[in-house]
Amino acid sequence: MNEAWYKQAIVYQIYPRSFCDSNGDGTGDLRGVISKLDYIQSLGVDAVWINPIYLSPNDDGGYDISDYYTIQPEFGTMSDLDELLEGLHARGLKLIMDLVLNHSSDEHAWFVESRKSTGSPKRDYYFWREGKNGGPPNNWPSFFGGSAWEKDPATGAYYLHLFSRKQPDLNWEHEDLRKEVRDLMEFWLKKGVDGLRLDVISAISKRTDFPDTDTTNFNETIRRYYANGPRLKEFIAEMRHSVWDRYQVMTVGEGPGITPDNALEYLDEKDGLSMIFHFGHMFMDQGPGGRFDPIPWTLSGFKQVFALWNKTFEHRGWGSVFLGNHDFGRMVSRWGNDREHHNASSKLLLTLLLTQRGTPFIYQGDEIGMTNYQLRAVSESRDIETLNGWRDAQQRGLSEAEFLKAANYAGRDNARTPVQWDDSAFAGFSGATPWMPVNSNKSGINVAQQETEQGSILNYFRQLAKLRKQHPAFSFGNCTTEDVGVEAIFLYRREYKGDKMMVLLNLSDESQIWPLEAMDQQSEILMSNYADRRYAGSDLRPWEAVILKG
Ligand code: TEU
Ligand code: CA
Repeated sequence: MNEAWYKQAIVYQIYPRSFCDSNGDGTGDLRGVISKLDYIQSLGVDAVWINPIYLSPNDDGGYDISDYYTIQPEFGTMSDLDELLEGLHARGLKLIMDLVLNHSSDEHAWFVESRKSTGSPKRDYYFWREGKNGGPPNNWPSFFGGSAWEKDPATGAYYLHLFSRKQPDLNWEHEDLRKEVRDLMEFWLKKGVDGLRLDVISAISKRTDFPDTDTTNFNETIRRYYANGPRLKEFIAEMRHSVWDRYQVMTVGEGPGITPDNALEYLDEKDGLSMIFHFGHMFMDQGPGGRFDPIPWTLSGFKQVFALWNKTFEHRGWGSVFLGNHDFGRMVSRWGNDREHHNASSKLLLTLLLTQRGTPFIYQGDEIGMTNYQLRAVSESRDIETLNGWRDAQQRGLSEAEFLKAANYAGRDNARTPVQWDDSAFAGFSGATPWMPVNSNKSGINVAQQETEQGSILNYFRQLAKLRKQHPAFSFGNCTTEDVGVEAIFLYRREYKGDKMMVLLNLSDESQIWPLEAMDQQSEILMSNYADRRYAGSDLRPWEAVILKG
């Protein structure tokens, strides 16, 4: 097994806009992150993934880049970035930057030039097609609602944008474009960046004959038309051999449309990515109407996703483990019980995150159990996906209250409220009114209070990170799930070079009978989220997590 650093690492995701504001303008920034480096190190994590910090009109939270070589002024300067990188490395921590290469901003110089005329030298850096029957070239829907095509008045042609109309898709078929991408990548790697998170990398090769999609199931459309195109492996291999290998950089590909059947094609030891984010569990509660059409999910379905991906990566390839990020609801609100069992279920989910097989990515604020924010009106949202979703919901005749119910469960604003550092006016995030409201539960959920609390979620996370480091089985061990016939119980075993561990999770509000009579009562309890758990055998309490030897 290749002992690459990223297979043992715990990654902490920072959404800079909401992490910490150093200059009192209400927006988080790089100097705010620098001011928290000791805190980040105290968590016991090994690397930081920071969401895009490049120049951007901010149509989609910075995922619409207008200059790949410049730091977004509201986040700070290039010397701030250099200082952040230095500060992380001085603490033995690594930096993973986020590159958005499937599309640029429509304010990028490339697109400004491309849209000027059909004869522009940059015309084919993007996908331009003539309309059909007075409408767009085909029926592809955008991730953000409406058509994936926008008619441009300058030439009357349509350009492709899988996401917002201010995020035109880059045409990777174009040699010169691919060269420009390699150059910008090298610029950041020369600075000593340790890893790259590659946004929607699965879509850089798509069906460029642009046939109509023959399904209304959006995830199917992504898988068969937007992602996994005929040259995807070739494009990844080209970046790998011409740039990544010269810097030994870790690459994690965000892969909507990547499935257990095709994942290994993109993770070849020689030509592929280091690992991927898959979405097997993250889309399971999305109905045919997508994010704002939530459907119930089942625990057996949830457990099956982990078992299936562990099977996929049993001998080759590598995956990530995440339960939330800047694109989804807060993990304890989505998978746990953020009311009666907030403490226990937050700790249980962190246990799952750090004991499953794959590189764990913990999202800022989940280490203290931050919960979903409840938008009081759609006008409070700062997310294009929610705002467009409301536009579409109105066309379907939904009331604002009905739409808000879905948005407050699944919308991306939930995870973008300011990190709750203490219980002061703006939770210690800023001295000024933050760009997003602070969650009203800041007085009960904040870092300062949990630092000193023995049984806090924060201190439980630190213990868990330490335990994970003590046992390579959690990093390199195989992972076998055991069905004990009780849906609420998630039981899996890790084993590596004779070091055997068992993890027992009760994902329910009810107590469950200890599932293994044969369990040796003497089994050593390594950790539990119930401080009074001394022996194996007695009932599992609601949301109880137990890690045992053996
Ligand atoms: O998300 C891409 C994506 O496929 C979805 O997982 C994500 O949920 C998105 O919100 C669509 O529902 C990446 C980024 O993580 C996201 O923040 C960006 O909005 C998107 O790409 C476009 O760059
Ligand atoms: Ca600021």
